[in-house]
Amino acid sequence: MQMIQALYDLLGVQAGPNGGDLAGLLSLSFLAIVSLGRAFFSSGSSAGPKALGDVTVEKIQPIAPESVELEERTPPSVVEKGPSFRERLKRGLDRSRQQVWGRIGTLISGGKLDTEALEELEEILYGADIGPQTVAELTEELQKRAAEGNFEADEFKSFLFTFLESKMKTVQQAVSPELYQYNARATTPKVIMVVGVNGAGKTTTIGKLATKLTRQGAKVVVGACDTFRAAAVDQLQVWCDRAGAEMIRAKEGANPSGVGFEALQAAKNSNADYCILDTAGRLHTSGNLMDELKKSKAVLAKLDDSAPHEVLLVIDAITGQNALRQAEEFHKTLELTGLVFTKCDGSSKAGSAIAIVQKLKVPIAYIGVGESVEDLDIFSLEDYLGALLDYQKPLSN
Ligand SMILES: Nc1nc2c(ncn2[C@@H]2O[C@H](COP(=O)(O)OP(=O)(O)O)[C@@H](O)[C@H]2O)c(=O)[nH]1
Ligand SMILES: [Mg+2]
Repeated sequence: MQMIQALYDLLGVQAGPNGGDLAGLLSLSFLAIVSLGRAFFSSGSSAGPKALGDVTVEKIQPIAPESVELEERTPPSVVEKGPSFRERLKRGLDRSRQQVWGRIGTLISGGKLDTEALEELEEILYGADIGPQTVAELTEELQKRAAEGNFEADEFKSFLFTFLESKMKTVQQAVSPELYQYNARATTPKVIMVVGVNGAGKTTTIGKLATKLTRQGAKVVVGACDTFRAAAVDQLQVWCDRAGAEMIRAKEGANPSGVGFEALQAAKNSNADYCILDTAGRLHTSGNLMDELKKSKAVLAKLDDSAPHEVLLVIDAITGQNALRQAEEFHKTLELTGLVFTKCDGSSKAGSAIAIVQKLKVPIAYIGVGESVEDLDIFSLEDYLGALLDYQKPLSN
C-alpha cells in the first residue's frame, strides 16, 4: 500500500478509496512507463518557435520540474515541507468554522432552540453566504431536530454534515474523471476552457493542472488567450516551461478566439491529450467580456463540434456573496461544467461554494490552498465539509 501511495505521489494523483487494488496499480505503472517513455522520446526533437499568422507556436520540451531553477518572479513549483493539504484547508476555513458553524452549536443549549436563538441562528446563516433557500431549509430542519431533544455537540455536527452533504452530493458526482486522470485511450484532445475574473487564479490553476497532467504522461497544449496583458502570457509561459507543456501565444492585443482556435489546431495536429485555454478576466477595450468569451467558445466547435468539453470557472474563495452573482453570469453565457475554488488557504468565505453548487448545479472540480502545484487538489466534499465543521464522518461498512 505504501508503494502504491508513493507511485500515486510520484504521478501527482490522489489515491482513491480503491487505491490498493491491483488494477489500479497496474494502470498507474502503465502511466509511469508512458510518462518516462514520452520524456525519453521527446528529448531529441527540438523545434524552435514557428509563426502561425500572428500566433507563435512555442515548442517546449518536457523537463523534470525539479531541474528548473527558481527565478525571482516565477511561480513557486517547489513546496517547502509544511502542513498537509488537509491541514491548510482546515486552517483556511478557520474563520468560517469559528464565526458560523461553531457558533450555531452554542445556540442550541439543552437541545432547545427558542425564538431569540432562532433569530440569531438565521442572522449567522445569512452571514455565511449559503443562500436564502438553504438558510430556510436548514433553519427548519434544525428546529425540527432540536424539538426532538438530546441534540449534543457531536450529533449536531453530524446533522450539519449530513444536511450540507445532501445539498451538494448529487451535483458533485457529475465531475468528469478526465479532469483529474488522463485517459490514454482518448483519441482527440480534451478541451478545457478556463474562465473567471481578473486575479481569481486562472493562470495559476492552469499551470498547476498542466503540471499534474504532464506528470501523468499526458501531452498538454495551452492556449494563452488572455492577450490583453503581456505579463499574463509570460506568467503562463513560465508554468508551461516547467510543466513541459506546449504553449500557443499571440501578439499582445490579438484576437483571443483566434488564439484558442490555433491552440486547438496545434493540439489536434500533435495528437495532444489536452488543450487548456487561459482566458481574459477583463478587457482593455470597450468590448464586452462575456461576448468575447462566447465567441472564443463557439469558434472551437469549428475544429471539434464537442469542444470545449469543460468550461471551468475559477473563483477566489475570498469573494463571498458576490461569487454567486459572478458564477451566475458566467454560467448564463458559457454553460459552466465545473468550478475551481482558489485561495481556500486565506480566510475564505466558504459558504458561497455551497450556494453556488446548489443554485447552478455545477460541481466543484478543484480546490486551491496555495500557489504551488501541490496546493491544487481534487475537491473532496467529505474533506471540505469535515474541515468546515471540524468533523470526521464515521467510516461506513
Ligand atoms: N494563496 C493563494 N494564492 C493563489 C491561489 N491561486 C492563485 N493565487 C495567487 O493569486 C494571484 C492571481 O492569480 P492568477 O493566476 O494570475 O489569476 P488570473 O488573473 O485569474 O489569471 C497570483 O498571485 C497567484 O499566485 C491559491 O490557491 N492560494
Ligand atoms: Mg491570468
